[in-house]
Amino acid sequence: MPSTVHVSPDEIRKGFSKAMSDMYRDEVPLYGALMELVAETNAHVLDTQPQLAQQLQRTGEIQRLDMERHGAIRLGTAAELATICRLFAVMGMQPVGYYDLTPAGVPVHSTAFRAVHEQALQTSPFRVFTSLLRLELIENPELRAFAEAALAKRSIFTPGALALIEQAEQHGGLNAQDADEFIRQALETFRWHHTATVTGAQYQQLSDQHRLIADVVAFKGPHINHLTPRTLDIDQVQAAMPGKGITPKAVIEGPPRRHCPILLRQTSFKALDEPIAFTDAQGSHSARFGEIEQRGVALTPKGRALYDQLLNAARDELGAFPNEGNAARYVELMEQHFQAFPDNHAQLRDQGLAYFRYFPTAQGVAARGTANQPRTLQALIAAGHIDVEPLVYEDFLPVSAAGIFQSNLGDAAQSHYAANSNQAEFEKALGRQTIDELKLYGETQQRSVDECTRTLLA
Ligand code: OOG
Ligand code: NI
Repeated sequence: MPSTVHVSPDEIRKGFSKAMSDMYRDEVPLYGALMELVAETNAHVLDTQPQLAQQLQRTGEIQRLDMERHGAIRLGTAAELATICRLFAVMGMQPVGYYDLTPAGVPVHSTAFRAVHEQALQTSPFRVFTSLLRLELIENPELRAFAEAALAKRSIFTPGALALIEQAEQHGGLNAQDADEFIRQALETFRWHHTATVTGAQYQQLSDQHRLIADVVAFKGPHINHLTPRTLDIDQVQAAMPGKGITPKAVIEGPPRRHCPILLRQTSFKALDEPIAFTDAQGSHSARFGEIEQRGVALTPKGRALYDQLLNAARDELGAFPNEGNAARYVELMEQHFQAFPDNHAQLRDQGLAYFRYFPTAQGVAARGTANQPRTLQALIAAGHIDVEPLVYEDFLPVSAAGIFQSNLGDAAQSHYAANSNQAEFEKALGRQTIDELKLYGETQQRSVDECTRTLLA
């Protein structure tokens, strides 16, 4: 009799993330090279910065670091988005955040599927940045109709994956054997295809409208277009990339280098040109690239507003999209403007700019119940009874994401769309609401405070 004991969705996600990484490494050897470089750099940073190692030990990030990665896919229809939402739910991943990329000339809006509780994130922090193409932004009605018809014909999930999603929904989970099969079946959706579903001329027409439109419409499925390992020092990796035969994009996206990293910094290398068989001819397509990221502390609404303000000010002063030619100036401007952003944890906390986690110390536990034990959070911290550690940012940044898209779509793709964020339409397609990431950070922070209270004061 098959087992009725369900595997935890977190374990399924962990297995899937590993399977995806293995598949991508086989298909894109440069990803393997990048993973090695990141592992070497991380080991070096941990050796030379014992304080950082201690911080990551305390928050648990050190154990998840080696398996930490995010990927990205681009979907063509509302139905695909709704089903992918159900597929990710089997692995305990929920849609967090809404990102509108149209102001940067990319005709998509997006969310990130990820685990939402700190314990689940600890088992596997795997995330997938998931974009939905906005066909309504194609102006040419014939091309739009052609794209719609091509997408209507495809089915991006295997029958086996669909059956197991339904089974998981009906029974509230999957047993070990079904979970393994689910991972195998689900992986097929993300696989690269060497054949396109359209002719060479049709591909060209789609590509002329926007390279991203061709990337979605001309293929059988939403191939994973990058997988991103997490590094502890992105500048070191960026500098070492050329030595490994990898050419990074001109600027690192996100905040400048700081003593206390905030949010997310990212850099990528250009997409590879890969041979494709169109239905009538041979050609090529570039979509798959590599990326690395460095994560810092999550910001409160107040901190995020300051970040956005300083980023915009630096970009306005640059007066152009950051590129090879103005990269040095951009870095200089970013550093100048971000002087206004406090760069130590105490100030970030005192000014309510960032989220933190609180951990009882051994000293605190020993002092529990004693006559002169401090009774407030502030006093417990001051007395060394509670340690404060930054709460890591688990999400993405729209301006950075646009920069990553752009660097891989080429300059030809810089068309402009009127900014028309449409979260309601996105959520209608998704079949549910996206989760507000700030609420999640607030909850994690509060749980850590509650845990301190329970351990030290209750
Ligand atoms: C997604 C680009 C955004 C990130 O890390 O910000 C992204 C894509 O190219 O499909 O992955
Ligand atoms: Ni990415």
